[in-house]
Amino acid sequence: MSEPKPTYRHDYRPPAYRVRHTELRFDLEPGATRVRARLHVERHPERQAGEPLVLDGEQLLLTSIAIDGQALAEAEYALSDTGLTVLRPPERFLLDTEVEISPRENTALEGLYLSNGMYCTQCEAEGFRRITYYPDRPDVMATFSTTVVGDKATLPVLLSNGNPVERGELPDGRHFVTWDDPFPKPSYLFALVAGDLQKVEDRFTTMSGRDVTLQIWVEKANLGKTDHAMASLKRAMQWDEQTYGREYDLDLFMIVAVDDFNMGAMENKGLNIFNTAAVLTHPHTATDATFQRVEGIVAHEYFHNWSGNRVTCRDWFQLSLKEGFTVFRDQCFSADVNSAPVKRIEDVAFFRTAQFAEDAGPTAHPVRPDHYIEIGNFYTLTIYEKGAEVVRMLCNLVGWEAFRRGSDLYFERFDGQAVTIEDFVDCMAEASGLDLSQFMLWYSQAGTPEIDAHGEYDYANAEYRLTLRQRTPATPDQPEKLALHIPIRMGLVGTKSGRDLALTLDGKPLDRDGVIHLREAEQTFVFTDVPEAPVPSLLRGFSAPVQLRFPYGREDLAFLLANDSDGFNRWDAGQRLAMLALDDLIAAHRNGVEKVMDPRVVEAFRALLERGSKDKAVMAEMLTLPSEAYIAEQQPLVDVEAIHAARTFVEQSLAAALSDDFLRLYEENRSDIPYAPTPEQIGQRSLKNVALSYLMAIEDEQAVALAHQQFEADHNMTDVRHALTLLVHSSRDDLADPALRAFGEKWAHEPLVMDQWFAIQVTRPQTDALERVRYLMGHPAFSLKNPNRVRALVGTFANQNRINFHRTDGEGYRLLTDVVIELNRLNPEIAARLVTPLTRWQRFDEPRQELMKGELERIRAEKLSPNVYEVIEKALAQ
Ligand code: B3K
Ligand code: ZN
Repeated sequence: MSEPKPTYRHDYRPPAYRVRHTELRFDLEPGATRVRARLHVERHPERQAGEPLVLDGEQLLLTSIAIDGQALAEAEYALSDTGLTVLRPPERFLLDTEVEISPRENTALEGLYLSNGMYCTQCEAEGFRRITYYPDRPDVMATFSTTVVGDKATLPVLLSNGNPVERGELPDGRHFVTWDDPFPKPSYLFALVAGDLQKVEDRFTTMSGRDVTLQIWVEKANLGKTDHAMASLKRAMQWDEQTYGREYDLDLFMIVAVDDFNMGAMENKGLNIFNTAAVLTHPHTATDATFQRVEGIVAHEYFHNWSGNRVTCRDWFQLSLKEGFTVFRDQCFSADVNSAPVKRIEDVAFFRTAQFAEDAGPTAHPVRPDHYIEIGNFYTLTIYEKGAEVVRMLCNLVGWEAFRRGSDLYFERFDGQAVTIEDFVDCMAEASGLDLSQFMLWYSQAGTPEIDAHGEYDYANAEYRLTLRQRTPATPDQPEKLALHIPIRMGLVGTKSGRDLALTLDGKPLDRDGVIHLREAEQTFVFTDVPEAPVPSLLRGFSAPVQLRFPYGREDLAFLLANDSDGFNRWDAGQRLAMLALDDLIAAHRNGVEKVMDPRVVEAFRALLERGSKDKAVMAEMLTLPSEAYIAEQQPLVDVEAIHAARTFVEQSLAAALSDDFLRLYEENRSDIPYAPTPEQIGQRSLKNVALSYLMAIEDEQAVALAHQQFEADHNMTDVRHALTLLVHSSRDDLADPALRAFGEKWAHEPLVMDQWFAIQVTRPQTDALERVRYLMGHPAFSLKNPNRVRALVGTFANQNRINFHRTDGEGYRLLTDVVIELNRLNPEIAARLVTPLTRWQRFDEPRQELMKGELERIRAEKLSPNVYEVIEKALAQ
């Protein structure tokens, strides 16, 4: 295999030819599906006549090709591994091709493949080229007419984008349906589904009074698990009308659930295809977290109908144009329909752990990358989550009203077009009158900006001087960075009054939101008329995706934890306080010194428990210690054992000191009322389960009995899963083993529940976890061909069981490598994602570095897919 070549953003050129309309006909057969395509092609007005027509195509067997009805001679076109070139096409013509493909052999799950006997497609980003020869790039937009032909007995349901316009019977027990999609779209939004499916149907009336049919298609066994997705869809449709003035445009909106799917879901026009894990729910099988995830993903894909489909990306470097904006939209939706502070806390906790790690590692890239080898590797936390943070900053900078005007302008001006990130930001600049040129650096510079802040209170002059210094560390290809425009929402909390003080900056009151704008490498802000000594509350609501350091004392943090008016920063003060204690304990562990718990942390938690909170979900977050992964992210060099020991010590110390409070909290929040995924119930359950986790940290008889009872009570999956996890992660194998066995037998027929069963076992801190992974890979419910199974068993182990994955004998690394090597052949997209933990080798001690690099070398010696090749090269280039 020759070395894969990068694609550069600066090489962008409009296509030489456009496709006005695309007619497709599929004759479905597992091993030999015939695809006939008729493309209505014309020369791009800005390009010269006589240029060749270049079509993408991979793993296709061409059986015929004609232009305007005339078969082409061999000399008139050229075929390669990556496509087909028509050497001298006319200005305007019909191109007919016929190819043969094999869905049965397709384990990469890109293009047309078979999942559990049903045909389905995944075309984003470059899957359509595995279906037919086509200009497979997002700036070629065409209307589609698709005829699907299949065996009527085994494939009674035949779906594609748009509206069904014709159906009928054919000889040999076959039938067909023709679908018309009137909205021009790029090939990546094409979809086809065929199988033995059942539907659940509902209706939605749009704001202009149009009636839309909503359908969720599933296998028969899953018919009872669609209610929540349907309700979420209707809520999302209404929210987008109310919030963004966006209405649905076709008469039919379909969701299909498939077992084998690389991502969560895909926003194909009118026919969203979902991973079963991202759409199916039932109180007996799904946890609260799954209910919330399903709601968010259903909304996300629906929102793409405007931010992505009606207005799409000019090229894949602009991916965050649709993904960052759509994630921002789904985050706001979830915040509106659930607990807004908790949504923000969860998103930021995840962001600061996983995106910060990505931005500090060998695959760091800007929100708008400059080059890629395999675009499939760029569906990253940076494109999605950092992209969303950048849009959020824009929204906060210009204010909601201007942001909404900018978004209206964007959708109107560019409807039906493929555009760039600049086009989007220009609309925001135009609608607000703000100069956003410095802000654009957020799109081009990779790496997490670090801000060092310090402040001084001047009693004599009643002034508070806040100095901020920003610096963005070097990242691959980007040694030098410029100063960014960073909005910092802040307050000064009076130490006497415990209240936010009025802020006067440069003689003027600071705007109502309390935002200061850091634009220089170093800037000092002088607040005047500050009547009492304050503690600054900085970066409220995580107003910018940065790492902010301030030399807070523990008293300051306990004070903010009790008094900050910003809920997010109250939570963050607790996290910072815990981090200070954890840092000391990590050092103690490393130095072999006895660990002593900081009484100030215990008292802060006690005060928190005594004060209580109206929002139970917020309270649960406040009581949750930073994860091992987050703690690791904050250390210069990761000491896996010390982090685990320190965190466990803090948990046990708090549990021992506050066990009465935790017991009270547990009892107060028990409930027998029927399960519903409402924000109130979810909050109550998380608080109860946090309390149970603390009680189980010391494993006294009473705690063990409570966990066991909660498991046996079998009230809902959230409680059952939590109790089972605590038992399996405890030393009580006498209770855990029978519980695990019972759970595994009960749910053997439910793959998504078996995923939970795998995850619970492989996150066990005991030393047998790795052997369990190897053993469970032979379990009948496991398959390397199903991405959900791989993620639940192998991905969960490598990412969430840090002490066992990083075993000093290197067995964890070896296990992951073995799986990556196999998946490199079967499913390169999943393989390239799964290898991530090994690419972070620079963060660990030298013996581990050597072991990890050794495994990366072992992968490099294989014949690699472009996906894995790109990641491994970056990881080893460090
Ligand atoms: N747009 C899809 C991404 C699929 C890419 C797979 N290589 C899912 C989403 O963001 O909505
Ligand atoms: Zn998306």
